[in-house]
Amino acid sequence: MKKHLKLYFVMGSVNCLKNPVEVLSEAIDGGITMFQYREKGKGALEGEDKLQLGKKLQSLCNQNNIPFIVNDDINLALELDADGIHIGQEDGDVSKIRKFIGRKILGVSAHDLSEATEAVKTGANYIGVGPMYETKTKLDTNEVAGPDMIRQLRQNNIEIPIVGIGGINQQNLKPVINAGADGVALISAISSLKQPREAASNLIESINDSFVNE
Ligand code: TZP
Ligand code: MG
Repeated sequence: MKKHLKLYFVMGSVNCLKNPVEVLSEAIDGGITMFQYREKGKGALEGEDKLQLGKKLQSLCNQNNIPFIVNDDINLALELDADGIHIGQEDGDVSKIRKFIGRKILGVSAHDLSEATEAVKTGANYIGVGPMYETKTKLDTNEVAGPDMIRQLRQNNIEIPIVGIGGINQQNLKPVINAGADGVALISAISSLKQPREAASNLIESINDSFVNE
């Protein structure tokens, strides 16, 4: 799990500057290690359109051995037979979802020690902790937790794979890794750039450097 979390690219059509299929294809070429289809927000695709885009993105991931995770939508994850699902605190009973999806990867968003402890107990495979920094991409976020939250979780014996999320870019990712994260999850630092391939490739290089120079 940990190695897949290194550079976890999250996006949906509304986050992309150009065609999402092209964006994902370039991001894969650049070196992302996992992908989450998060079709959300104003103007997001629904129903059949959401399904069809999901199929295209999944097929790209499958061809390149990149785990394909679906945000929130359990029915879609099951219909596509995705590799996993990522859910927030407001998305239902984690234990029930675990039973529902069997052995698929289950990611849970956690904002503090009690949510992290609960996620571990209920069978999450990894937790997403954030927001690390200010973000314009998600409007209903909790207060900025910062890399220190990850450090606190590690100090309190939370050993589950952790990915930091929220406002992360090439300039500010090192403190997230140094705090004890296994990787970074991000949207705009890849999806809203003209050159997603270069963005991803610069990001993975900085992440690898951060692990070496911890
Ligand atoms: N969850 C917490 S912050 C966030 C999500 C989905 C948005 C991350 O987007 P960006 O563009 O990487 O700040
Ligand atoms: Mg959610």
